Amino acid sequence: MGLLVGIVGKANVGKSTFFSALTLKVVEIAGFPFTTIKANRGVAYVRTPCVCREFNVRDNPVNSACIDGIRLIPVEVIDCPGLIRGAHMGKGLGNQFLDEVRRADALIVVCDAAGETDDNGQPVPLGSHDPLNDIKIFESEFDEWLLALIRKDWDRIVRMAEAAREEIGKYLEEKLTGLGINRGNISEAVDRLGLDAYRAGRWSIEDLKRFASELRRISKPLLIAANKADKDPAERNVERLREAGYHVIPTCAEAELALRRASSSGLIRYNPGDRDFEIQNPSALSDAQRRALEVIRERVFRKWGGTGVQDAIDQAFFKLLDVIPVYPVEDAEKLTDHHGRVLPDCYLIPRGTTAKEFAGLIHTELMEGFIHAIDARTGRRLGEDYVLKENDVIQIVSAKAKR
Ligand SMILES: Nc1nc2c(ncn2[C@@H]2O[C@H](COP(=O)(O)OP(=O)(O)OP(=O)(O)O)[C@@H](O)[C@H]2O)c(=O)[nH]1
Ligand SMILES: [Mg+2]
Repeated sequence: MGLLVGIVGKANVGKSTFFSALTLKVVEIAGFPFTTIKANRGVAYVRTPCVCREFNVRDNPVNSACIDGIRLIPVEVIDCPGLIRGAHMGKGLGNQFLDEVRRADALIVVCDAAGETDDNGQPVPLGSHDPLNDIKIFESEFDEWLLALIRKDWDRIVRMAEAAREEIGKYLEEKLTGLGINRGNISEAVDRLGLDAYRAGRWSIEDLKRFASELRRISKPLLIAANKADKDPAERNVERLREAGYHVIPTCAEAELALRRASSSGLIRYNPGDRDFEIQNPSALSDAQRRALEVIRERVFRKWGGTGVQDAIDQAFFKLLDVIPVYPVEDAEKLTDHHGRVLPDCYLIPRGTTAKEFAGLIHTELMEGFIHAIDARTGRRLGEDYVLKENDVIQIVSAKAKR
């Protein structure tokens, strides 16, 4: 639980704009590099169709919200300082960036798909810079940093593992836990590369480099927000990024921020992720505002079908982190908690979670006294090893149920 998504990338590409659009937090945004010096943390919402429609009930959400049949589940995001080439050696804001990103479980790498900022985030003519390059730099800086961390003390760790005839992961794990990397991740990287975990002393420096890179891919899955999609060069760049094999979402953070602000002040009707917006109160709009909204409709909605910002956060959770929404209730027939609230909570849990593990996520005692679970759709009893499915509505029956 408590998964965290990092908004990262080169300096001056729109990360803070993106973050602000997601969280409606006011942060510093400016057209020059290193505007953000300290990371910003905030709460965003992931969207999923709520089960209230299927059950045909009016719900009373507690840990989340439900708007027009869409469940909005709070998640944490962090807006990181910009990263440029040489960061792992301290260039720009250097390791500060890398320190911030440690705890992230997945990354949204924002890039300037308009190609109007250079390697260092300085403005250059539209379309003159290749954003694919920025993604490569980002990955290689991260890998170099991770490699340096792994190599520190490497010889000693290898000696210990080899002397004990143990896998390298057993001794390397401790060093990497702060980065959200566990022994399972290490084994997976070793296996994927066909290395010998018992003979890490024989790994070449090239092996180590590939290992660091593989570990990064496993522990920090990423997608690309091809930002500034309102500008012309974006179309070609989105295509190129996709051809390079990346999971790419064209975004216009600036438009999303403007729409969410306009919506919260009642000027327009717009829910994040919607495919269009509606002007509520035409007379309250200035000419400039009306024109700005027309430009957004033309350049963003007609062209891309939306701003992409909400899609990016949704996909970070549902695709990269592969979580599923599950609704715990205390009464499977009435779909309520003990206050009589209908479908109060929605949890995002890793696919593969069992009924008993789920009980543990809600409350330790619920897990300790676990007797069985009940599927609210069928009324059937489920054992502790039952693997939860998307949109399950589940009652946990426990000897230690806490009220
Ligand atoms: N055209 C256009 N401009 C954008 C978009 N998103 C952000 N910008 C502009 O890009 C510039 C940089 O935005 P920031 O959000 O401060 O960028 P950042 O990546 O956080 O920058 P650093 O914190 O300095 O690394 C600002 O002038 C924004 O208004 C967008 O979708 N389209
Ligand atoms: Mg910023």
